[in-house]
Amino acid sequence: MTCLDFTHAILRTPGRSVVDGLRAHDGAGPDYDALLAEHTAYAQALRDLGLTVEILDPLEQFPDSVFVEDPALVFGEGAILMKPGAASRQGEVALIRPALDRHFAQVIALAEGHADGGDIMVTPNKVLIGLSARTDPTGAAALIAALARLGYAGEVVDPPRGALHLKTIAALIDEETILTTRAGETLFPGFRTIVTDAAEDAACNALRVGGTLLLSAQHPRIAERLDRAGYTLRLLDTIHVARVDAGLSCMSLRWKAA
Ligand code: CIR
Repeated sequence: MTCLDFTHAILRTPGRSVVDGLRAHDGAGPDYDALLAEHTAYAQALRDLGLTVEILDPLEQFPDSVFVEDPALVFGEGAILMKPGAASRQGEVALIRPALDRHFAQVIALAEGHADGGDIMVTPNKVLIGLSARTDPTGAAALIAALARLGYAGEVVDPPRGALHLKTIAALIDEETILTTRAGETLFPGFRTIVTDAAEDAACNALRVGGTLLLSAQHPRIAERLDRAGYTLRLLDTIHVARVDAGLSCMSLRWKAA
C-alpha cells in the first residue's frame, strides 16, 4: 500500500503565536503548552511507526506554520511548493523551501492560482484536489500540471463549501476506504466510505501511516466502529489543534523515500 507507507516526515514546532492562528469560530482558542504537548505526542507516534522525523524551528511570524501540510506537497519523486489561499500563510512557502531542497532533487513551484496541501488527498491511482476557500480552479489546474511532472494524475473534486479543507472532512484510511462526514458521502465514487456521526465530524481529519490509523482521541464512537472493523488505531489528543481548525494530517509532510 505505497500511498499510505511513509519513511520520512517533516514537522515544525508550533510557535507561541499559534494561539493567534486562523480559525473560523469564536470559541476558545488553544492553550500553547497543551497544543505543544499534542504536537510532541504526534511526532512520537510517527517515530514509533518507524518514520524519520525532522522537526523544523518555530516561525513566530507565521502563527499557522506548524501546519506544514499546507505550504507543500511531497512524494518520493519530488516536492511541490503550494500557493496557500490565506494571505497570512503565503510567506510560509519560502521558509519551508530549504527543508525541501535538502530532501528532494526536484522541487516544483506551483505556477499560479491558490492551493493548500490540506485540500490534497493522495489515493492509490489519483491525487484528489478539493476546491475550497483556499484552493481555486486555477491553482488546481496548475497543480495537475505539476503533478504530471512527477508522474501523478490529479483530479478535481468539489466538496460542499463550509469545511476548511478536503482533508478536514475526509481521510483515506485504507486503499479502498475513505472516512468522511455526511458532506463527503457522495464525493468519492469508486471508494467505500465510512461516514461519521455529525458530532464526530472532526475525527475525519485522520492519518493512515503504514498499518496504523492515527485518529483523534476525542471521538470514541467512531474509534469503536473502526476498531471493530479491524483497523489498528493510535489515538492522539487533538483538543487544542482543533481550536485552530486543524487535525492530524495538517501537522506533517510525509513521504516514502525512493
Ligand atoms: C488555517 O486556517 O490555515 C489553520 N488554522 C489550520 C490549517 C489546517 N491544515 C490542514 O487542514 N491541512
